[in-house]
Amino acid sequence: MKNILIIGSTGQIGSELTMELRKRYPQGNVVAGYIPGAEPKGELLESGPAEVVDITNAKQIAEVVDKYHVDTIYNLAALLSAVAEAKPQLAWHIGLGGLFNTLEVAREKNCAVFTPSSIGAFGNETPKDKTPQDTIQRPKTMYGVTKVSGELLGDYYHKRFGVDTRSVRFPGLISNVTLPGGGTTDYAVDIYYAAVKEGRFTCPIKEGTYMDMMYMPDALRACVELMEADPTRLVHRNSFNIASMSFEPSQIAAAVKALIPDFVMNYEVDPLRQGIAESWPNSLDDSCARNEWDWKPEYNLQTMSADMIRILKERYG
Ligand code: AKB
Repeated sequence: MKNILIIGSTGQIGSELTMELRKRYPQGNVVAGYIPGAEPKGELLESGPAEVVDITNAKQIAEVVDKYHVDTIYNLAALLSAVAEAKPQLAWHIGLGGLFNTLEVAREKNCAVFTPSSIGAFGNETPKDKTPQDTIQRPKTMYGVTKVSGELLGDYYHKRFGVDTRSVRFPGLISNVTLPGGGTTDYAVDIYYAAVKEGRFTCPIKEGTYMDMMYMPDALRACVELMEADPTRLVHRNSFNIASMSFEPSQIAAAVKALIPDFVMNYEVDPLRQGIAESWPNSLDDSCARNEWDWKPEYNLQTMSADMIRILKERYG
């Protein structure tokens, strides 16, 4: 039996991961942690326990861990890259202060911890294509700084205190349940909604700017499979490169147009997001994840686009 706490359960990843974990571990408690103002609703609220858990409040985390005998914490509280640039102090407070609180509770109460890192943990000096697992990481954004620091802190708690910390570097995540907010890769979600609702999209990222992306079902599987992986096989922990597709705006536009022939896209580049995107890798080498815990993506740009558009057409069409 597993008892799990998800901090940030109503966000883009949390809202789907909480439901996935409740399906996978029906005997245990999968607690949806949320902050006031971002309450769980509908199935997320009705299918299991929910508690106020503010990641900046270590006592609150500890109380919920005790109440439900939590053995695993998924820490999904963070500001995304563009919003973190607008609010760097808050991004540090939540991203790093929150992670420190989580790791301290995990150390005291013997919990495993999953915390996502990101392609944002790399910077301009990093090799751009097939970025290796272990390479230079000198990001210049606050988001990137918190992600690299979080990777190091996770490894420190594992080595120094034996906390079972694990993490992946997520690419841009594409989903049809909860919208992301304030990320650099958000355009790759927004394009599907705009295509289905309006038949047109204004892209904030320049043609030719490649970034790694992933469909949410693959991302959810990555979280669960890594946390279930045999620890004796793990050479790395914080954090694994994972990848499934790399594309630039005109390629996703072509995939959408193949399914919605009247679709048109124009560009109005957002300098903040463009600058961040250009500092990130074009594509990651995920061979360590493949070798150490058998990571394998299932979706590509075409299969993801077909699924996204089918679901959004059913909802809005
Ligand atoms: C963002 O764009 O900020 C995130 C990420 C790639 O970490 N989606």
